[in-house]
Amino acid sequence: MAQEFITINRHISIEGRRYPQATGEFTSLMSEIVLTAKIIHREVNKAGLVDEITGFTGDVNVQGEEVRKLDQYADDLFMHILKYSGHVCAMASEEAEDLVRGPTYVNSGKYVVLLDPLDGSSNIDANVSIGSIFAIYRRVTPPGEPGALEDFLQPGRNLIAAGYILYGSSTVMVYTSGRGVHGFTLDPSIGNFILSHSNIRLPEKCGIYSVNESYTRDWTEGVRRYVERCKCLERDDCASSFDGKTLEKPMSSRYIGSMVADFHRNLLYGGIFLYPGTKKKPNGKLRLMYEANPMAFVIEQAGGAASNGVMDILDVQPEELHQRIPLFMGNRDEVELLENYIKQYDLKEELVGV
Ligand code: P6P
Repeated sequence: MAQEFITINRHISIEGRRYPQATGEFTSLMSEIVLTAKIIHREVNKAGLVDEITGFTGDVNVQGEEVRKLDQYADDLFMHILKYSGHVCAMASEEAEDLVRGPTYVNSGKYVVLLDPLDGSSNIDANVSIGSIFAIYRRVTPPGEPGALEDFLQPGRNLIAAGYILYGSSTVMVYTSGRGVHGFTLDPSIGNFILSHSNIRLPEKCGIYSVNESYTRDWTEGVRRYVERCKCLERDDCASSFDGKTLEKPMSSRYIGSMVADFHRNLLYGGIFLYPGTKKKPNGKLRLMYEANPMAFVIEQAGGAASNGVMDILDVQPEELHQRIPLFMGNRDEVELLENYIKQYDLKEELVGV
């Protein structure tokens, strides 16, 4: 039988038909994100060949990071396409300090979108995989008014869809709208994302831990002891305190320094990703609204968990658009074990990042 070419647009449309009240606006909004992904794919895949899109713009973003031309290009493209989609009353991005609104006619837009337009972009010149991350809420302010900050500062539990595009050896788009996690691989010869990973489930076994171990000396004791356990280096007093949850052999250490790539590998193979807070930076580096929340929605829908060390990421009530948060995500039993280590060894100290 000929391959069943289920495009992402058709998949989203079929999912949408499950909701009688669906108007097709969400499907249309997602198709705009798919279009943006295809264009960024094109630019990323020629980055090494065309000078004007690699390198730095000379600007510094709200994060205090030097902005790369491809970062800016991706941000501008998402903003332009979504602004004129008619479905989005406002957007927020890692690259923009404040909300971004479109022409007044889009005040009727039902949704707000948060973006990390090109995460891991410092890896572009080394041809390491990078990714775009998106998160979609229904607005909470009345239609017709301009989108407002309160439309964004909703717990991740309220997300209606989230996902990422990974620009790697192939370009893959992964999304969830609350009914499982589905992956689509771009076939450049036909210009479509084709269903390649239906209903992704995190494997039972957690065989990988992903963390930047150069920060080990700045971690709290609980995080340090958990990572030692991943390497079968735990001290006797550790293992016994957690029902002997010791490992037969060490997990593999895999860390690319590009979160979307690390996340996608762990999602498919089974693993835990850690970006802890430290005593100097208790909230760590990663952002709640457009990095932690969307990835937490995906990993929970795939059967895993995402925590800040004390509670589920998706239950955190956001206070600021660009707030950082410690992030631990992967196999549920590993995340819960890590929370136990933090409870056992860190909560006697000042709470780290929570
Ligand atoms: P570090 C990339 O800059 C990023 O935002 C994530 O994609 C990645 O997981 C993390 O930072 C890497 O940070 O401190 O390990 O270099």
